[in-house]
Amino acid sequence: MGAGPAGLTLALLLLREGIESIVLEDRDRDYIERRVRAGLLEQNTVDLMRELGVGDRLAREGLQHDGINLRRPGCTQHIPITELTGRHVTIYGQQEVVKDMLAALLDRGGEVQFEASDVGLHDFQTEQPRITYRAEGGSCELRCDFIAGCDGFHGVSRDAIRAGVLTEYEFVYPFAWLGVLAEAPPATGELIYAWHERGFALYSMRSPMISRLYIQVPADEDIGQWRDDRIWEELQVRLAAEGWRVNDGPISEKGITPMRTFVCEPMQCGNLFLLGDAAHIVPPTGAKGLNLAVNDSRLLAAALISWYRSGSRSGLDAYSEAALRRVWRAQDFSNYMTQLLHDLGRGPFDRKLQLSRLEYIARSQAAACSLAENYAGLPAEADF
Ligand code: RFL
Ligand code: PHB
Repeated sequence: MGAGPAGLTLALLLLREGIESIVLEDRDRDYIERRVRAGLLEQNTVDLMRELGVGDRLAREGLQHDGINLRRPGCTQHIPITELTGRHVTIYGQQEVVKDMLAALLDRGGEVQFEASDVGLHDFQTEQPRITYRAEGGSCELRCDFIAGCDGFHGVSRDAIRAGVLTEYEFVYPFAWLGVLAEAPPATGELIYAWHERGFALYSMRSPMISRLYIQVPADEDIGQWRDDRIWEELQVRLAAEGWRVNDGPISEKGITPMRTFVCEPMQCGNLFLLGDAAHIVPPTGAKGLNLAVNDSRLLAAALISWYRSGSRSGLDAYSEAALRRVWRAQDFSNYMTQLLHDLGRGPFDRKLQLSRLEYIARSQAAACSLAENYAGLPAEADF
C-alpha cells in the first residue's frame, strides 16, 4: 500500500529475490513524482539505493556533505559530521528518489496500480489477507500472503487495525515550517540550522542552482500572509551573518508543514505490517523521516525473504521491535534538535538554556560527536 519511499524500496528488495508484489497507490504517477518533501539522505539510504541499482543519478547529481552548520546571531559553528563519524549525508530530493525507484521497478517488471481508490484491508489476521479497491472504473480484489502498509500518515492501513491493538504516542508542536523552493544558487556549501529569537530557519538546497529554505511559523499560519518578499526578508534576518546574505530568486513552490511527533506500537498485526510515516512521524529538524521509512523496508524485506526461503516467522515476529529501536532513537534526536533550535514560546529562561546547549556543542567534542552520530544515522547493523 503506497508508492512512497517505503513502498517502492520494499517492492524493489522483494523483486530482487523473485518475490511478487503489487504496489497500490491512490495518486497518479505525475503527482508522486512531483511532491516536494525531504532532501537529506543518510549514508545507509544512499548505500541501499546503490545496492539496489538505483543509485546512478544519485551518484551524479546528489550533493555529498561532510558537515552541517549551527548558527545563532554572531556565531556559526561547523559540525564536521564525516570527521567525527566517518559517515556522509547526501542532498537529493525525495521526488528524485521516488522517480529513480519507480522507473527501476517498472523497468524490471514490477507492478504498480496508480489511482487505486476505496481501498479496504481484510482478513489480515489469517493466512490469506485480501485487499479490495477500485481502479480503472472497476472493483478489484487482491489475495496475498502479506500486506505492507506504506501509505503514509493519512493512509488507511493503520486505521484498519482494530482500536485497542495499537498504542499511539503523539505530540503536536504549536508551530510549523513554511518551506520554499527557490531558483537561487545556495549561498552556503552545507546546510545551516539557525537559532534566532524570531524563530528557527533552515538553509538547504537541491542543486547548485536551487535553494530549499524553511522558517518556523505558528501552527495555524495562513500561507496567504507570506508574500515572497516577506519570506526573503524574514530569512535574511534569521539567517544573518556578517558580510553574507541569503541568495534570493523566484520561488517555485511554497507550503506549510505541521510539526508532529507520532509513534504507534506495535508496527504489525497478523500479516499486516506498518512502515514509514504510516507508523511514525518525526519533526523534520532531524531529517529522519524518509531514512526511517527506507530502514523499515530493509528490515521487513529481510524478514519476508527469510519466511519465503525457510518458512520461519521469527524475523516477521521480530520486525516491529527491530524497527522501533531506530524509530525511538530518531524520535529522541529529532525532538532534541527541534527543542534546541525553535522558539518554544516559553520565554527567556528557555532561550538561555538553548544558547547554553549550543555553546556546549561548540566546546565539547563529546557533545558534537553525539549530535553528529545521530544526524548521520547509526550503521544498519545497529538494528540487530
Ligand atoms: P509517503 O512518502 O507519505 O508515501 C505514502 C504513499 O502512500 C500513498 N497513499 C495511499 N496509497 C494507496 N491507498 C491509500 N489509501 C493511500 N493513502 C496514501 C500516498 O499517495 C503516498 O504516495 O510515506 P513513506 O513512504 O513512509 O515516506 C516517508 C517520507 O515521505 C517522510 O517521512 C519524509 O518526507 C519526511 N521528511 C524528511 N525526511 C528525511 O528523511 N529527510 C528530510 O530532509 C526530510 N525533510 C520531510 C522533510 C517531510 C516534509 N514534509 C512535507 C512532511 C521536509 C518536509 C517539509
Ligand atoms: C531539506 O532539504 O528539505 C531538509 C534538509 C534537512 C532537514 C529537513 C529538510 O532537517
